[in-house]
Amino acid sequence: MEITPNKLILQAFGLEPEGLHVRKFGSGHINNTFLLEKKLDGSKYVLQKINVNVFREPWIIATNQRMAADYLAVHHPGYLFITPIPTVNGEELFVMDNEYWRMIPFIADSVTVDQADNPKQAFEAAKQFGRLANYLSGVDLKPFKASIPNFHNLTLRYSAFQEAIRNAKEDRKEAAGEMIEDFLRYSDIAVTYEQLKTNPEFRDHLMHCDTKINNVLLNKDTYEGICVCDLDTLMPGKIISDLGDMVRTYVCPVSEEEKDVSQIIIREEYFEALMQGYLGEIGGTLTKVEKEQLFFAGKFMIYMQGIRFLSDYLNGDVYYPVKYADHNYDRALNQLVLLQRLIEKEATLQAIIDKCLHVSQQV
Ligand code: GN1
Ligand code: MG
Repeated sequence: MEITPNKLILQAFGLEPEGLHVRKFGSGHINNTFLLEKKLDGSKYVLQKINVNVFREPWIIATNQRMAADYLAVHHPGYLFITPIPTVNGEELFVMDNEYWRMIPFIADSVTVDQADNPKQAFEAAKQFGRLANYLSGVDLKPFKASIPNFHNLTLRYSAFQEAIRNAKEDRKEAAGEMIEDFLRYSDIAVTYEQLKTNPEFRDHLMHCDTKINNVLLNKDTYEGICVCDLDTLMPGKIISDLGDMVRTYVCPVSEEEKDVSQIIIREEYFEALMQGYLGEIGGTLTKVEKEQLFFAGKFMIYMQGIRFLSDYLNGDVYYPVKYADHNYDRALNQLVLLQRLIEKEATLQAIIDKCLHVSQQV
């Protein structure tokens, strides 16, 4: 069903539909996003309908963001952190018929890219996520809640994968048989995570948890990073979440949508650029245990995304929107190949990490 913001929604944010151009915006899987442009003066806003099947308690998102914004306003006053434009009643969300809508400002002269096409973009994006984590490193995590419980809990994702295998319809289970075996062979990744997660040196940080490159706004001319966006999953998590999703999505020239797996390669110069960008901001604050897990970060996120896609395929495509029958199968295979390519280069990539860590300790 086509979703469009109706008059009541627009008016809740003080806008009149007659005076606006409205168009669909962005490329996320989860929320519905629109760009609103005032005909009169060209001012722009981003309006989003939050997917309540995924974000069961949208107020958690709003509260987490508000607490982070309050902290940043005190400790890093010049920092650009996107916060919602309140409704005419002063609320961060407009709720109607169990639909949750929010509006955020459109940042002037910004663009997003869906794929890093030079190392500088990877550097700039990683720097923005590193800065966010660094600036928020002193915040008290206790009042923050998970907007999606257990979002990056690989232990539970792995159990969900096993359950999906058990409950799958025969035809899909058979079609995916070989890939299921391949992912099960990498279960040591889930075991390592399980061991790490209770280690006090492997701390919780306030993480963005969706560090794809299109969640960073870049200057439209210089491609320098402006700020991060899409803060729905800002929540306590481990450093491997944010770093790992950057490795997953910046280092390969093609996205998780690519069916031709021969195009899946690891671009070392992008890996280095993102490590430089991220560790340049936050490297100096990490514990020894965290520093030891920087290569693991990529394995962790690629593996988790792979089994999430494969579980969804086995469950009959209930989570990720699909354009054709085997879409989730293809995405999972893409991630499996990416994981294999990454592991093949471990020695080279670890040497890059060591170099970047060394530099980040000196500044
Ligand atoms: C989803 O909506 P989008 O594309 O920003 C997902 C991420 C996955 C990503 C894979 C809430 O993010 O965890 O990494 O798809 N977000 C949620 O493309 O599940
Ligand atoms: Mg997004």
